[in-house]
Amino acid sequence: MLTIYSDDHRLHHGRCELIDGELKPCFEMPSRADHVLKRVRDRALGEVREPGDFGMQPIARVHAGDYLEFLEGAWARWAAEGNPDGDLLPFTWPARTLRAVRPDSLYGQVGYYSFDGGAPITPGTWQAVYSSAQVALTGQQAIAQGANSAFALCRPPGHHAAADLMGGYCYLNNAAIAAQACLDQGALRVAILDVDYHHGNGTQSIFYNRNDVLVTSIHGDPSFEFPFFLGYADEVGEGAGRGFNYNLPLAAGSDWAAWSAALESACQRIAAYAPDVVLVSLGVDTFKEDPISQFKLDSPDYLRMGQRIAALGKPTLFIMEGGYAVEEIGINAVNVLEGFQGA
Ligand code: SP5
Ligand code: ZN
Repeated sequence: MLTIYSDDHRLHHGRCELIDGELKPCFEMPSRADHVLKRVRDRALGEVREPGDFGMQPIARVHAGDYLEFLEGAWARWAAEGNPDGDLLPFTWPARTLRAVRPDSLYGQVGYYSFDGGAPITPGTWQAVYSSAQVALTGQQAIAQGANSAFALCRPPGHHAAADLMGGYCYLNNAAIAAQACLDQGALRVAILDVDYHHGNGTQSIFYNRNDVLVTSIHGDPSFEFPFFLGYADEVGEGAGRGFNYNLPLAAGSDWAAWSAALESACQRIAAYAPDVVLVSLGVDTFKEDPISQFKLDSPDYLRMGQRIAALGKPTLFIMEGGYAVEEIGINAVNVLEGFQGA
Protein backbone atom coordinates (compact mmCIF):
# COMPACT_ATOMS: atom_id res chain seq x y z
CA MET A 1 0.00 0.00 0.00
CA LEU A 2 1.23 3.48 -0.89
CA THR A 3 1.79 5.87 2.04
CA ILE A 4 1.83 9.63 1.56
CA TYR A 5 3.80 11.60 4.14
CA SER A 6 5.25 15.10 4.53
CA ASP A 7 7.82 16.20 7.12
CA ASP A 8 5.97 19.53 7.27
CA HIS A 9 3.80 18.11 10.08
CA ARG A 10 6.76 18.92 12.38
CA LEU A 11 6.12 22.64 11.85
CA HIS A 12 3.06 22.28 14.07
CA HIS A 13 4.07 21.56 17.64
CA GLY A 14 1.66 23.20 20.03
CA ARG A 15 2.85 23.69 23.58
CA CYS A 16 -0.41 23.49 25.53
CA GLU A 17 -4.05 22.59 25.21
CA LEU A 18 -6.86 23.44 27.59
CA ILE A 19 -8.00 20.07 28.96
CA ASP A 20 -9.38 18.83 32.27
CA GLY A 21 -9.24 22.30 33.78
CA GLU A 22 -5.57 22.80 33.02
CA LEU A 23 -3.19 23.91 30.31
CA LYS A 24 -1.38 20.63 29.63
CA PRO A 25 1.30 19.76 27.07
CA CYS A 26 -0.46 18.89 23.81
CA PHE A 27 -1.35 15.21 23.44
CA GLU A 28 -1.29 15.75 19.68
CA MET A 29 2.48 15.86 19.06
CA PRO A 30 4.95 15.32 16.17
CA SER A 31 6.25 11.99 17.51
CA ARG A 32 2.83 10.49 16.71
CA ALA A 33 3.52 10.69 12.98
CA ASP A 34 7.12 9.53 13.50
CA HIS A 35 5.92 6.31 15.12
CA VAL A 36 3.43 5.61 12.36
CA LEU A 37 5.99 6.27 9.63
CA LYS A 38 8.56 4.04 11.36
CA ARG A 39 6.06 1.20 11.56
CA VAL A 40 5.12 1.64 7.88
CA ARG A 41 8.81 1.22 7.05
CA ASP A 42 9.51 -1.59 9.54
CA ARG A 43 6.63 -3.61 8.12
CA ALA A 44 7.61 -2.77 4.52
CA LEU A 45 4.04 -1.71 3.83
CA GLY A 46 5.04 -0.16 0.52
CA GLU A 47 6.33 3.04 -1.08
CA VAL A 48 6.37 6.24 0.99
CA ARG A 49 5.80 9.28 -1.22
CA GLU A 50 5.87 13.04 -0.69
CA PRO A 51 2.62 14.86 -1.41
CA GLY A 52 2.03 16.86 -4.56
CA ASP A 53 0.71 20.43 -4.37
CA PHE A 54 -2.89 20.86 -5.50
CA GLY A 55 -3.06 24.43 -4.23
CA MET A 56 -5.85 26.14 -2.31
CA GLN A 57 -8.70 25.39 -4.71
CA PRO A 58 -9.65 21.93 -3.35
CA ILE A 59 -9.35 23.23 0.23
CA ALA A 60 -11.62 26.17 -0.57
CA ARG A 61 -14.25 23.72 -1.88
CA VAL A 62 -14.80 22.71 1.77
CA HIS A 63 -13.66 25.60 3.96
CA ALA A 64 -14.95 29.19 4.08
CA GLY A 65 -12.71 31.85 2.53
CA ASP A 66 -12.75 34.08 5.61
CA TYR A 67 -11.73 31.14 7.81
CA LEU A 68 -8.83 30.20 5.53
CA GLU A 69 -7.64 33.81 5.45
CA PHE A 70 -7.79 33.91 9.25
CA LEU A 71 -5.86 30.64 9.68
CA GLU A 72 -3.16 31.60 7.22
CA GLY A 73 -2.62 35.03 8.76
CA ALA A 74 -3.29 34.47 12.45
CA TRP A 75 0.27 33.83 13.59
CA ALA A 76 1.66 36.92 11.87
CA ARG A 77 -1.05 39.06 13.47
CA TRP A 78 -0.36 37.50 16.87
CA ALA A 79 3.36 38.19 16.53
CA ALA A 80 2.69 41.74 15.29
CA GLU A 81 0.64 42.34 18.43
CA GLY A 82 3.76 41.55 20.45
CA ASN A 83 3.07 37.99 21.56
CA PRO A 84 5.72 35.90 19.81
CA ASP A 85 6.50 33.61 22.74
CA GLY A 86 3.34 31.61 23.30
CA ASP A 87 0.83 29.85 21.08
CA LEU A 88 -2.39 31.58 20.15
CA LEU A 89 -5.29 29.88 21.98
CA PRO A 90 -8.91 31.03 22.25
CA PHE A 91 -10.57 31.73 25.57
CA THR A 92 -13.99 33.18 24.64
CA TRP A 93 -16.56 31.57 22.35
CA PRO A 94 -19.89 32.78 20.93
CA ALA A 95 -22.01 30.40 23.03
CA ARG A 96 -25.76 30.78 23.69
CA THR A 97 -27.04 34.34 24.40
CA LEU A 98 -23.99 35.85 22.66
CA ARG A 99 -23.87 37.02 19.04
CA ALA A 100 -21.85 34.96 16.58
CA VAL A 101 -20.67 38.05 14.73
CA ARG A 102 -16.99 38.19 13.91
CA PRO A 103 -15.21 40.85 15.95
CA ASP A 104 -12.15 42.76 14.75
CA SER A 105 -9.82 41.64 17.52
CA LEU A 106 -7.52 38.66 17.03
CA TYR A 107 -8.58 37.17 20.38
CA GLY A 108 -12.20 37.58 19.40
CA GLN A 109 -11.63 36.03 16.01
CA VAL A 110 -9.75 33.01 17.34
CA GLY A 111 -12.76 32.30 19.56
CA TYR A 112 -15.15 32.94 16.69
CA TYR A 113 -13.36 30.32 14.55
CA SER A 114 -12.95 27.69 17.34
CA PHE A 115 -15.14 25.45 19.42
CA ASP A 116 -12.59 24.48 22.10
CA GLY A 117 -9.21 25.38 23.56
CA GLY A 118 -7.49 22.35 22.06
CA ALA A 119 -6.23 23.76 18.78
CA PRO A 120 -3.34 26.18 19.37
CA ILE A 121 -1.95 28.25 16.52
CA THR A 122 1.85 28.20 16.34
CA PRO A 123 4.32 29.77 13.88
CA GLY A 124 4.21 26.70 11.61
CA THR A 125 0.58 25.69 11.97
CA TRP A 126 -0.59 27.01 8.62
CA GLN A 127 2.18 25.30 6.62
CA ALA A 128 1.61 22.05 8.52
CA VAL A 129 -2.15 21.96 8.03
CA TYR A 130 -1.83 23.00 4.38
CA SER A 131 0.62 20.13 3.79
CA SER A 132 -1.58 17.71 5.73
CA ALA A 133 -4.45 18.52 3.35
CA GLN A 134 -2.09 18.00 0.39
CA VAL A 135 -1.17 14.58 1.82
CA ALA A 136 -4.87 13.64 1.79
CA LEU A 137 -5.31 15.03 -1.74
CA THR A 138 -2.32 13.06 -2.99
CA GLY A 139 -3.88 9.90 -1.55
CA GLN A 140 -7.13 10.81 -3.28
CA GLN A 141 -5.28 11.24 -6.56
CA ALA A 142 -3.74 7.76 -6.22
CA ILE A 143 -7.21 6.28 -5.73
CA ALA A 144 -8.62 8.29 -8.65
CA GLN A 145 -5.81 6.90 -10.80
CA GLY A 146 -6.83 3.36 -9.96
CA ALA A 147 -5.05 2.31 -6.76
CA ASN A 148 -7.20 0.01 -4.66
CA SER A 149 -5.97 1.62 -1.43
CA ALA A 150 -3.66 4.30 -0.07
CA PHE A 151 -2.67 5.68 3.31
CA ALA A 152 -2.57 9.44 3.84
CA LEU A 153 -0.40 9.85 6.94
CA CYS A 154 -1.95 13.20 7.81
CA ARG A 155 -0.87 15.30 10.75
CA PRO A 156 -2.44 17.50 12.09
CA PRO A 157 -5.67 15.49 11.99
CA GLY A 158 -8.88 16.91 10.51
CA HIS A 159 -12.21 15.36 11.41
CA HIS A 160 -13.21 17.89 14.11
CA ALA A 161 -12.70 20.85 11.74
CA ALA A 162 -15.92 22.24 10.20
CA ALA A 163 -16.20 24.61 7.24
CA ASP A 164 -15.20 27.60 9.39
CA LEU A 165 -14.24 26.12 12.77
CA MET A 166 -11.16 24.57 14.28
CA GLY A 167 -10.98 22.46 17.43
CA GLY A 168 -10.03 19.05 18.80
CA TYR A 169 -6.46 19.37 17.36
CA CYS A 170 -7.97 19.90 13.87
CA TYR A 171 -7.81 22.90 11.50
CA LEU A 172 -8.49 21.67 7.96
CA ASN A 173 -10.76 18.67 7.42
CA ASN A 174 -8.50 16.39 5.39
CA ALA A 175 -11.14 13.68 4.89
CA ALA A 176 -13.80 16.16 3.76
CA ILE A 177 -11.34 17.82 1.36
CA ALA A 178 -10.47 14.42 -0.14
CA ALA A 179 -14.16 13.43 -0.36
CA GLN A 180 -15.04 16.64 -2.20
CA ALA A 181 -12.11 16.11 -4.57
CA CYS A 182 -13.44 12.63 -5.40
CA LEU A 183 -16.83 14.14 -6.27
CA ASP A 184 -15.27 16.97 -8.28
CA GLN A 185 -13.40 14.37 -10.34
CA GLY A 186 -16.49 12.38 -11.20
CA ALA A 187 -17.34 10.11 -8.27
CA LEU A 188 -21.09 10.07 -7.62
CA ARG A 189 -21.11 8.72 -4.08
CA VAL A 190 -18.42 8.80 -1.39
CA ALA A 191 -18.71 6.99 1.94
CA ILE A 192 -16.76 8.13 4.99
CA LEU A 193 -16.19 5.67 7.81
CA ASP A 194 -14.90 7.50 10.87
CA VAL A 195 -13.39 5.04 13.36
CA ASP A 196 -11.65 7.62 15.56
CA TYR A 197 -12.69 7.40 19.22
CA HIS A 198 -14.19 10.90 19.03
CA HIS A 199 -17.19 11.86 16.95
CA GLY A 200 -16.17 13.53 13.68
CA ASN A 201 -18.32 16.59 14.24
CA GLY A 202 -16.62 18.61 11.51
CA THR A 203 -17.11 15.98 8.84
CA GLN A 204 -20.73 15.45 9.87
CA SER A 205 -21.51 19.16 9.72
CA ILE A 206 -19.86 19.67 6.33
CA PHE A 207 -21.99 17.00 4.62
CA TYR A 208 -25.09 17.09 6.83
CA ASN A 209 -27.53 18.26 4.16
CA ARG A 210 -26.05 16.27 1.27
CA ASN A 211 -26.64 12.80 -0.11
CA ASP A 212 -23.47 12.54 -2.19
CA VAL A 213 -21.38 11.80 0.90
CA LEU A 214 -22.55 9.19 3.42
CA VAL A 215 -20.97 9.91 6.81
CA THR A 216 -20.78 7.07 9.34
CA SER A 217 -19.02 7.40 12.70
CA ILE A 218 -18.37 5.04 15.63
CA HIS A 219 -17.38 6.94 18.77
CA GLY A 220 -17.69 7.60 22.48
CA ASP A 221 -21.24 8.72 23.24
CA PRO A 222 -21.28 12.54 23.35
CA SER A 223 -23.32 12.39 26.56
CA PHE A 224 -19.99 11.61 28.29
CA GLU A 225 -17.29 12.33 25.73
CA PHE A 226 -15.76 15.14 23.68
CA PRO A 227 -16.96 16.84 21.51
CA PHE A 228 -20.08 16.63 23.74
CA PHE A 229 -22.32 18.73 21.49
CA LEU A 230 -22.68 16.51 18.42
CA GLY A 231 -22.60 12.80 17.61
CA TYR A 232 -25.91 11.40 18.89
CA ALA A 233 -27.72 8.60 17.09
CA ASP A 234 -30.71 10.80 16.23
CA GLU A 235 -28.54 13.01 13.98
CA VAL A 236 -29.47 11.41 10.66
CA GLY A 237 -28.94 14.26 8.21
CA GLU A 238 -31.20 17.04 6.99
CA GLY A 239 -33.03 17.93 3.79
CA ALA A 240 -31.50 16.02 0.88
CA GLY A 241 -29.03 14.60 3.40
CA ARG A 242 -31.68 12.92 5.52
CA GLY A 243 -30.67 9.28 5.98
CA PHE A 244 -27.06 9.95 4.90
CA ASN A 245 -25.54 10.51 8.34
CA TYR A 246 -25.18 7.50 10.60
CA ASN A 247 -23.86 7.85 14.14
CA LEU A 248 -22.99 4.86 16.31
CA PRO A 249 -22.23 6.23 19.80
CA LEU A 250 -20.93 3.64 22.26
CA ALA A 251 -20.59 3.49 26.05
CA ALA A 252 -17.36 4.09 27.94
CA GLY A 253 -15.42 0.85 28.29
CA SER A 254 -16.59 -0.57 24.96
CA ASP A 255 -14.38 -3.44 23.80
CA TRP A 256 -14.00 -5.21 20.46
CA ALA A 257 -17.27 -7.12 20.90
CA ALA A 258 -19.33 -3.93 21.16
CA TRP A 259 -17.15 -1.99 18.76
CA SER A 260 -17.14 -4.64 16.03
CA ALA A 261 -20.94 -4.92 16.18
CA ALA A 262 -21.11 -1.19 15.43
CA LEU A 263 -18.56 -1.62 12.63
CA GLU A 264 -20.70 -4.35 11.11
CA SER A 265 -23.70 -2.06 11.18
CA ALA A 266 -21.77 0.84 9.64
CA CYS A 267 -20.35 -1.44 6.92
CA GLN A 268 -23.80 -2.73 6.02
CA ARG A 269 -25.06 0.84 5.67
CA ILE A 270 -22.03 1.68 3.49
CA ALA A 271 -22.55 -1.41 1.30
CA ALA A 272 -26.22 -0.46 0.77
CA TYR A 273 -25.08 3.01 -0.35
CA ALA A 274 -22.85 1.45 -3.04
CA PRO A 275 -20.18 4.17 -2.91
CA ASP A 276 -17.55 4.65 -5.60
CA VAL A 277 -14.91 5.12 -2.91
CA VAL A 278 -14.56 4.68 0.86
CA LEU A 279 -12.58 7.14 2.98
CA VAL A 280 -11.60 5.92 6.44
CA SER A 281 -10.95 8.55 9.09
CA LEU A 282 -8.42 6.38 10.86
CA GLY A 283 -8.04 7.31 14.51
CA VAL A 284 -6.57 4.68 16.82
CA ASP A 285 -7.49 6.43 20.06
CA THR A 286 -9.94 3.53 20.61
CA PHE A 287 -6.89 1.66 22.01
CA LYS A 288 -7.15 0.45 25.61
CA GLU A 289 -4.05 2.41 26.69
CA ASP A 290 -5.02 5.71 25.06
CA PRO A 291 -4.43 8.47 27.64
CA ILE A 292 -7.54 10.54 26.83
CA SER A 293 -10.01 7.86 25.72
CA GLN A 294 -12.20 5.15 27.23
CA PHE A 295 -12.55 2.29 24.76
CA LYS A 296 -10.77 -1.02 25.16
CA LEU A 297 -9.56 -2.16 21.74
CA ASP A 298 -6.36 -4.18 21.72
CA SER A 299 -3.67 -4.22 19.03
CA PRO A 300 -4.86 -7.41 17.22
CA ASP A 301 -8.37 -5.94 16.96
CA TYR A 302 -7.03 -3.42 14.45
CA LEU A 303 -6.15 -6.26 12.06
CA ARG A 304 -9.77 -7.41 12.18
CA MET A 305 -10.93 -3.84 11.62
CA GLY A 306 -8.89 -3.67 8.42
CA GLN A 307 -10.22 -7.04 7.26
CA ARG A 308 -13.84 -5.96 7.66
CA ILE A 309 -13.22 -2.71 5.79
CA ALA A 310 -11.54 -4.66 2.97
CA ALA A 311 -14.64 -6.87 2.68
CA LEU A 312 -16.53 -3.81 1.41
CA GLY A 313 -14.54 -4.37 -1.77
CA LYS A 314 -14.20 -0.66 -2.56
CA PRO A 315 -11.23 1.57 -3.37
CA THR A 316 -10.25 2.82 0.08
CA LEU A 317 -8.29 5.83 1.23
CA PHE A 318 -7.14 5.73 4.87
CA ILE A 319 -6.64 9.17 6.41
CA MET A 320 -4.83 9.44 9.74
CA GLU A 321 -6.77 11.13 12.55
CA GLY A 322 -6.22 10.64 16.32
CA GLY A 323 -4.39 8.22 18.62
CA TYR A 324 -2.36 9.38 21.63
CA ALA A 325 -0.81 6.21 23.05
CA VAL A 326 2.27 7.30 21.15
CA GLU A 327 4.34 4.12 21.54
CA GLU A 328 1.59 1.92 20.09
CA ILE A 329 0.06 4.27 17.52
CA GLY A 330 2.23 2.87 14.72
CA ILE A 331 1.43 -0.75 15.51
CA ASN A 332 -2.29 -0.08 15.74
CA ALA A 333 -2.63 2.13 12.66
CA VAL A 334 -0.51 -0.14 10.48
CA ASN A 335 -2.38 -3.19 11.78
CA VAL A 336 -5.52 -1.77 10.17
CA LEU A 337 -3.66 -1.36 6.87
CA GLU A 338 -2.13 -4.84 7.07
CA GLY A 339 -5.48 -6.34 7.97
CA PHE A 340 -6.95 -4.63 4.90
CA GLN A 341 -4.18 -5.89 2.64
CA GLY A 342 -4.14 -9.42 3.99
CA ALA A 343 -7.88 -9.86 3.75
C1 SP5 B 1 -8.39 14.17 16.41
C2 SP5 B 1 -8.72 13.87 17.84
O1 SP5 B 1 -8.66 12.71 18.25
N1 SP5 B 1 -9.04 14.90 18.64
C3 SP5 B 1 -9.39 14.67 20.01
C4 SP5 B 1 -9.52 15.91 20.81
C5 SP5 B 1 -9.89 15.62 22.24
N2 SP5 B 1 -9.79 16.76 23.08
C6 SP5 B 1 -10.38 16.74 24.40
C7 SP5 B 1 -10.40 15.40 25.07
C8 SP5 B 1 -10.96 15.45 26.47
C9 SP5 B 1 -10.54 14.21 27.21
N3 SP5 B 1 -10.89 14.24 28.59
C10 SP5 B 1 -10.47 13.07 29.36
C11 SP5 B 1 -9.03 13.11 29.73
C12 SP5 B 1 -8.67 12.10 30.77
N4 SP5 B 1 -7.59 12.59 31.59
ZN1 ZN C 1 -9.99 11.22 18.42
